[in-house]
Amino acid sequence: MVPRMAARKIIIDTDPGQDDAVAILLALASPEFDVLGLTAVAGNVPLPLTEKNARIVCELAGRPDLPVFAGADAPLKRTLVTAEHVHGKTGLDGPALPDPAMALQPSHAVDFLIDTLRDHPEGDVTLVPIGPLTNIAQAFERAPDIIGKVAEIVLMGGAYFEVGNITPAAEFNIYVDPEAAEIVFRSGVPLTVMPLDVTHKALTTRPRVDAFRNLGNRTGEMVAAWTDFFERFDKEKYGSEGAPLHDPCTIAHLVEPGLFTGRHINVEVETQSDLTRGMTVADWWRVTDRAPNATFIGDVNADGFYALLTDRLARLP
Ligand SMILES: [Ca+2]
Repeated sequence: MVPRMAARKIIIDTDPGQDDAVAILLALASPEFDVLGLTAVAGNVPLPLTEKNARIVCELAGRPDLPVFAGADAPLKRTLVTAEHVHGKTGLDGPALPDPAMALQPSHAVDFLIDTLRDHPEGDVTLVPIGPLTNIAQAFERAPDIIGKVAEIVLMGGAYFEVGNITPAAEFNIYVDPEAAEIVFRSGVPLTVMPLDVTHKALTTRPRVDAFRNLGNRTGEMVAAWTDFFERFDKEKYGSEGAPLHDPCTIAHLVEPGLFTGRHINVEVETQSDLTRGMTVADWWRVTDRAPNATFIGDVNADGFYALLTDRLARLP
């Protein structure tokens, strides 16, 4: 018998958000991962809601044992910008879910990130940030010794050909805390970036949402309902067939990298300009000699992505 490969240890840094919720569910449903914990950050909605939503999602997945930590309640240098216009007042609008019974961990998310990376061998722990990068940047600033220990970072954020979704120039996660993003993009950690360029190709369609709804479990019903909720916003805005499921692209890439294609290029974050704050300036055409620092994903096999998602969500309660 071929021995099973050891599960990959990951920490998901998150601001749920319906698409964050789907990413967390996908990770918890996938035997490829040992999820060490969830670290919540302010983003789509303020921190008291994101940490609560993270716990709601753990309970939905039947994982009240998973440690959830609250982290930064504001960006490094900016006033928090939120996105209730997309996700609703709670961040997880859709069918009502019960308040979580599981407790929030007493320690701070940044301490958890630092301690966990210090406690594990180099290259053992992968970070999956799917919100503003404040917690990760704070951990790197406070404990530079952990930077070299991170196996890799697979994040959702940025945009190049699709430009912006919160301003004409910037994607939400990077816009909210561009200084934090700059720290992460310059950290030297192997970086895979899921920008809007790829997530806008991972659109929900009626048959794809019906497939979630027809799974016959509670998770499938919830994912279908959440998708219906935020779809109305994206359909109006983009005139597209459905809505992008941004954050689950990170987890799907870790499970099945062959679903995605991109380029290893230089990506810099704009922090100075008011007009283009948080823009990810991606050297897609390699017109500079700036050193590559990120694998910037541009395309996805959307049918394969939704097949993976549907197959895995079927394994949850
Ligand atoms: Ca998110």
